[in-house]
Amino acid sequence: MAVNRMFRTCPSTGLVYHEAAEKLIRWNAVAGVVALLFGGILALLVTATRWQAIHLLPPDWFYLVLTAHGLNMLVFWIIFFEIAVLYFAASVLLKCRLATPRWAWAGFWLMILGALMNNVAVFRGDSSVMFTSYAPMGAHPAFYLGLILFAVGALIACFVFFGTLVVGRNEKTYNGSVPLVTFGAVTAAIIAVFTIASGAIILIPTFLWSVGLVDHIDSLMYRTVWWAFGHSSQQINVAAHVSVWYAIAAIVFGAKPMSEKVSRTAFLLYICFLQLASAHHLLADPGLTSNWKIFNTSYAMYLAVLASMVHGLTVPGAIEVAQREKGFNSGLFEWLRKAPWSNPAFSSMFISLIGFGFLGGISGVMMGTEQLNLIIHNTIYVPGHFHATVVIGTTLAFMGLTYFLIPTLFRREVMFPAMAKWQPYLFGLGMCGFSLFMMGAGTLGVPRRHWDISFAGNALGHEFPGTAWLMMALMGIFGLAAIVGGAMYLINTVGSVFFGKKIETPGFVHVKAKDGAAPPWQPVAVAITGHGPSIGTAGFVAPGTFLLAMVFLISFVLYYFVNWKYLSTVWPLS
Ligand code: HEM
Ligand SMILES: [Cu+2]
Repeated sequence: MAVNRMFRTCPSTGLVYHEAAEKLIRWNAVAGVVALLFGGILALLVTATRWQAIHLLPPDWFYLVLTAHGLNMLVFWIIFFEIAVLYFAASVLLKCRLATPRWAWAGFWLMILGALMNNVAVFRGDSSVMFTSYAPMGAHPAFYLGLILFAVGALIACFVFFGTLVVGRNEKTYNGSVPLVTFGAVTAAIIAVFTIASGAIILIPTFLWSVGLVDHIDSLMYRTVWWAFGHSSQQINVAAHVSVWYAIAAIVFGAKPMSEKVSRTAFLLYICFLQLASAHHLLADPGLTSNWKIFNTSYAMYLAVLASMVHGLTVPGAIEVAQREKGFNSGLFEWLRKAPWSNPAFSSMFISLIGFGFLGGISGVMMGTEQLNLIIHNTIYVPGHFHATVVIGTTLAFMGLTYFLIPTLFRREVMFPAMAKWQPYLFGLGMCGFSLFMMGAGTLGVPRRHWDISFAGNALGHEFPGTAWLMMALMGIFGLAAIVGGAMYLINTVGSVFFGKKIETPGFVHVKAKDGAAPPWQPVAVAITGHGPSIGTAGFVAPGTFLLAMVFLISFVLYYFVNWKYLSTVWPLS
């Protein structure tokens, strides 16, 4: 059987690219960036409406644009980019040909078709059902069918990824266990299969209902199964962006994981416990018992949170160790001060890590506590939390990886290096302010997904305190800063990839499987695919990171208890 075995070696990193894989990674990444561009334009419209002083869109357009923003960002941008990451982690990091490129293309085109179909349905105007599309709200059949086709495409991509792992093993392109970054990608892909199955279980009947073949969808059942899909898909994102953190730490610093076993076990915890945490989306729902809610959102969820905290400790820990080995040894934080803060791959990754942990993580645990949940349920606190996780955490990490991929994968120079240097700060810090002010306004009771907090013309009005209005305005200002940061990323990425200066590198050559691998690897390739010690070295070798972790813990505990105190004032009993 003729199989495509054209490989090239990147001269500056030593990474080995299979021709078919390279093309697929490029196309998936570009499709993701196009969705981000579209979703970003919609973000501007949504933000300018919720900033009450501007109050841009009328209600029908607000809900339409909000639906399209959520889907293009959280589904189309993120998943296209994740497929690119999966192919990279399997084919490039294992020096291995991609299994069945034809199937991979079929998956890609199905995803494109699904994304277009879903967007057409939304912009027809009869599918403004929000990202969650809760039944009995109904959308046009093309809305559900688009999502189903997209999911089938993504499922095919997952199987191509697993197939590639098998090819690598059979053709002995790597020795021993897969590198940690690939292991993280395996975690993401396993969770993805569970996620897509849950999505099928709920969206197929809902599609049949939309065309009139099923006459009733139970709303509680819908929400329960939908969140098995909706929450798990966020765990794919976490597993993927944590893998990207490890990859960037290896690329920029040559950092090796402090302990392979600990990091791998933490990934396993995601697989075992994250899906259960889906219940935190149902804490205010009638019809589910408190026992079930509490079991899922406390015991089970905390094991998943533990895993993220392990990664949050070991990634900077590994960087600290690598920096100290280079001689940045004085005091607790020289390693961090002397980090390459003007390298956008690093600054993106580090802001992503801190923002995800402090803003996304702490607020997530607070919201996920059954009793505390009622303070912020359905308020704008919720989008404040998840913009900290999926935007500062996932999106910013992916942006950081892009700056590495432009020269090595796309073989182009970054067009505007100075812009690249500032972009992560504007986007990341803008998003931190945006999320924080949303959380502030939410704590004061401002509802999420609401067109008008003045309640003008309503029979039953409500007056929010002046601070809430102020917070919404600050949210708008920081949101705009983040949008400018996002635009800088898009201009630079699109500019570099399509019009940037070409980097001349040796082309693809035919390599037979049994010839073994291509030329020797350069330091980057060695670091990103190398293994750390299986158990961490004795004693705590990263004291700076340890101190950071303590600051995190104290903030966590204080914030948690402040909210219990706050809960006691919400509902005075005397
Ligand atoms: C500069 C970037 C962004 C800004 C300024 C922004 C702004 C907003 C605003 C103002 C809302 C409406 C909140 C409400 O009224 O309830 C919203 C909703 C949302 N955003 Fe973003 N966003 C940005 C980027 C992103 C990204 C990158 C993602 C995903 C990766 C994302 C996912 C969502 C989702 C899922 C919703 C909820 C939609 C729904 O309620 O159905 N956003 N965003
Ligand atoms: Cu969740």
